[in-house]
Amino acid sequence: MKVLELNLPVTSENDREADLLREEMRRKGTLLINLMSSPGAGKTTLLSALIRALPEYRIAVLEADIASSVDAEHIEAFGAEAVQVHTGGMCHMDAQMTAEAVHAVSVKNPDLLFLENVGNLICPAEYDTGAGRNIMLLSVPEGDDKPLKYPLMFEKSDALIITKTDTLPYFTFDLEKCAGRARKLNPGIRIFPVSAKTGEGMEALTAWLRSEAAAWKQK
Ligand SMILES: Nc1nc2c(ncn2[C@@H]2O[C@H](COP(=O)(O)OP(=O)(O)O)[C@@H](O)[C@H]2O)c(=O)[nH]1
Ligand SMILES: [Mg+2]
Repeated sequence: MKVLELNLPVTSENDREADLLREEMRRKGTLLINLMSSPGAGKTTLLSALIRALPEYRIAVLEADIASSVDAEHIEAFGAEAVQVHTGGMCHMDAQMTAEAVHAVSVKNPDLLFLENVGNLICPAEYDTGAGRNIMLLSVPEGDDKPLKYPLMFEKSDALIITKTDTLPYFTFDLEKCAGRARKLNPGIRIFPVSAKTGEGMEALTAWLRSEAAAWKQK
């Protein structure tokens, strides 16, 4: 019987590249964080808030999009270096693309290097970028059923940030139900309900990021 494993070489090559990049980031003491979500969930807004909330860290941002540089311009206006990557139509970043973007950053050994991945809940979850942590955002207006529809991203993420909690009064979104669905897929996932608009929940998130950055440097 013939069995054709057509995806295997590409994926295993990507996994190798991802491990190499993670190792390099480990040596440099840089925690690379892959931020994933659907378009408009609030990645760029949250990043701007984090740059303000973590002034003691050297932070740089990789902005991946199909077109435009609006997010990179937005981040630079907040005082952090941003490298814009155009993915050539690809709906995700892979490890090689991420490594190229990482090597284009001029800040020497940043403490935190965020990758704002291309906005969608499907392909970015399928590729290891070489990041030390994967974080996904789900905004309240998207609905609490998304863990049921897009399980892989919830499985792959170390943390789930539920964004735009200031809009909870206007939507039917059950935080507990959403958290329960995410934990069923990934029992260890950390969950942070946050509003970048009001600042609600930001302290818990920044405290966790500080501890993750410290742990990354120690290992
Ligand atoms: N009400 C509210 N709106 C937000 C919040 N965070 C982001 N937004 C808005 O959501 C829209 C998309 O945000 P953006 O950061 O560009 O999302 P991205 O596509 O994931 O980078 C913008 O109009 C933001 O102003 C929030 O915490 N509360
Ligand atoms: Mg954005």
